[in-house]
Amino acid sequence: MSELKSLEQEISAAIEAATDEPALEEVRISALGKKGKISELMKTLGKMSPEERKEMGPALNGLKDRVGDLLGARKEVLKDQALNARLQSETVDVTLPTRMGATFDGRVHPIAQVTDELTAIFADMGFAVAEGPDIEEDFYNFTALNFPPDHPARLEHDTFFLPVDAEGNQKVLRTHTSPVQIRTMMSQQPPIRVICPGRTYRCDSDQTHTPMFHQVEGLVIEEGIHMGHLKWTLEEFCKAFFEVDSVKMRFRASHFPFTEPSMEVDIGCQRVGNELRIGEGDDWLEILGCGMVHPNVLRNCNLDPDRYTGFAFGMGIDRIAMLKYGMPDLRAFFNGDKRWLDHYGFRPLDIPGLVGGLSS
Ligand code: 2NL
Repeated sequence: MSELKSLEQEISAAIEAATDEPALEEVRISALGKKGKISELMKTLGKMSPEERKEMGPALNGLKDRVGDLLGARKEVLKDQALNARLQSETVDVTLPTRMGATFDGRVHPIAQVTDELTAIFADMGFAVAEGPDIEEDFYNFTALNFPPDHPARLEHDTFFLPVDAEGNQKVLRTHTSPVQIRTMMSQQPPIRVICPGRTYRCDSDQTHTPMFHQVEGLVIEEGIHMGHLKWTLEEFCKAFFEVDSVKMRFRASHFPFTEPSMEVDIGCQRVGNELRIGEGDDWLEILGCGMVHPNVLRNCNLDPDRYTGFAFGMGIDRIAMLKYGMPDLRAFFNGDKRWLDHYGFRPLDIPGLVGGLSS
C-alpha cells in the first residue's frame, strides 16, 4: 500500500515536471501504457489471493483514475501555454512602416508611363493596341504608304538600311509605326480602330532627336468616317492626356504621302516663369500630324476607297512625355542614368487609369 502511495507521488511529480505535450505523453506511457507501471501492477491482480485482490483492486483502479485525471488536467494547461506562446511570438505590428524592396525602389520609365496613359485614354474610346516588327520590309514602311519609288522622302526619313540579303531585298529599321497599321488593314476587315505605340528609328541626333525614339499612331477605318471624327478624337485625347478641361487647338494644312488632306496640329500654351501651361494662352506647340487616309493607301491594303474612309494620326511619345512632365533633354531618356530615373520615373504601383486621375 505504501508502495502505491510513493508510486502515486512519483507519477504526480513527473506530470507536474512535464513542460510540453510530448514530455507529458512519455509520462502517460510510463504509467498507463501497455508496459506502464500501473498496467504492470494491474497484471499482478490475477495472481493474488481473493483478500489481497479485494484490497489492491480498488486501490489500483483509484490510482489509475487519479493519474488519468492529473494527466488530463496537465494536458489542458500545457495546451493553453503553447497557444499563448504562439500568440506572443506571432503577433503582427500593424503600425510598422511598409517593407521597402526591389519592387518598391524601382521606377517606371516615363516612356512606359506615358504609353500606359495614352493607351488607357484610347482604350476608353474603343481603340485596340497593335504591334509589329522593328525591322521592316520596304513595302510596309514606304511603298504601301504611297511613297513613290525613289521618292526623296525615303531619304528625308533618315532611314537606317540593313545590308541587302541574298534575294536582293533590303530591310529597314521602321521610321514610323505606320507599317503596323498597314499590316492591320491587310489582315483585318473594317471597322478598324487601333493605336500602334512603339520604337522607331531615324539617323538623327541632337537635344530633341535620338536615333531611336517612340511614336504612337492611330488609325480608324469605317464607312462614313470624316474629319469631324478626327478632330473630336484628338481633342478628347489632348484634354485627357494633359488633364485639362478644355484645350485650344489649331489644324494647319500640311503634307504627308499617306494622307489627303494632311494637317499638323498645334495646341495652345503659355509659359509662366519656368512652367509650361498647356491648353490656353497665346503660344502654340506642335504636337502631332494627322489626316484622312489616302485612297491609294486603302487600295494598297485591298480596301475599297469608295466604300471606306478613315483617319490617321501620329505623334512622338517622347515629345509629349517631355511636354507633360517637363524634361529638357531627350537624350537623357535613353542613357540609363539611374539618378535621372529616380527623379523623373514613376512609382510602379501607380498604374495609370481614367478613374482617379491618369498620373496620380
Ligand atoms: C507625324 C505624322 C502621321 C499618319 C501618321 C498614317 C498611317 C497609315 C495611313 C495613313 Cl497606315 N496615315 N499615319 C498619318 C498622318 C500623320 O504622323 O508627325 N508623326 C510624328
